[in-house]
Amino acid sequence: MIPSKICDLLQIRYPILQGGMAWIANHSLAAAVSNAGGLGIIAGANAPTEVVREEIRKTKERTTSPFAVNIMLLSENADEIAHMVCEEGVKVITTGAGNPGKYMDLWKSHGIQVIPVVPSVALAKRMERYGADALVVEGSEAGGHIGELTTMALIPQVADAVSIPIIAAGGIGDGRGMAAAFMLGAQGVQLGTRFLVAKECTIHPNYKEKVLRAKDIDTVVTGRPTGHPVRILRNPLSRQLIELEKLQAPLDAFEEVGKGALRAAVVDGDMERGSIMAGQIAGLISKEQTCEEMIEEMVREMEHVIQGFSRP
Ligand code: TUI
Repeated sequence: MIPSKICDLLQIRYPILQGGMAWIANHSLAAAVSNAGGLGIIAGANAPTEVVREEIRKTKERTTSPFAVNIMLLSENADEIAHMVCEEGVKVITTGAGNPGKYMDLWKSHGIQVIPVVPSVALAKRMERYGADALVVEGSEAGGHIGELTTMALIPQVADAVSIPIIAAGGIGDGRGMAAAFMLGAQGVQLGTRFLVAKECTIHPNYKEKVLRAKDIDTVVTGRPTGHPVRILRNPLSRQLIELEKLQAPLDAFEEVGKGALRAAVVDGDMERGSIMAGQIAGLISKEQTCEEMIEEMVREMEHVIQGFSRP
């Protein structure tokens, strides 16, 4: 295993984080990833605060290894969740879809390690100044809400701009992607799309099937006019959203179509009206495995490709 500052910082075996995917990343998935030596992450997302509290408690029942909670800053109850995690003794927080600056003092005073997700050098630098312990640096290959820059361009630029360790996300699905991220200056990786098809991931089987069948060109970015671009798999919903964009429809129209759409895909398995968030690497994801199998395979692949570059 190559040494990683992320393993030292988080006290985990492998520098592999599981993305805090809204409606998806629950105690079942997070505990499985943590038990396999990675860092499992529970999604706060738009869930009621008490539901997230319960997910934290269930995770603690299933694993004694470190895990994190992701706080989606666009959510209405982000503030409540930000305080609840302190009461529950959560040790690591990741944030997404915004600037967590106003919570940094609170979390640091509770001894929490904070790892904001950033899509740009400017935000990365600001987060380092605010006292972030590490960063998830996410390229636009990722599923869900994304920034503008690709992982390939973003990681080395952030690596040069900050001194804290960085975790690459977006477009990583196997050991080759992991090795590439390390070459670009990351000390860890975060994966979402691959974990969608983990045996311990409890999303609707239709969602998993759609990811397993996806080809390289099957994702599309929707919702740009709203200021919150979201990468999803092509389906009738994505076509409707693109149509709204062409018509320069008012923002309410996007909201109307998008409301409840992620839940519809994840819980009901509605592949027509549901929002099937997934990254560009979906085309590479071809088999359902346990989290442990995924992580062990990725680490083996990474070691194999890295050894291939050393002199005999
Ligand atoms: O957050 C994500 N991915 C997500 S959140 C989500 S739920 C959602 N659904 C519909 C619309 C919006 C959200 C689904 N997927 N990834 C991390 C991430 N953070 N990507 C981009 C950002 C980001 C963007 C702007 C982080 C900070 C930021 O700062 C802006 C500012 O305020 O400076």
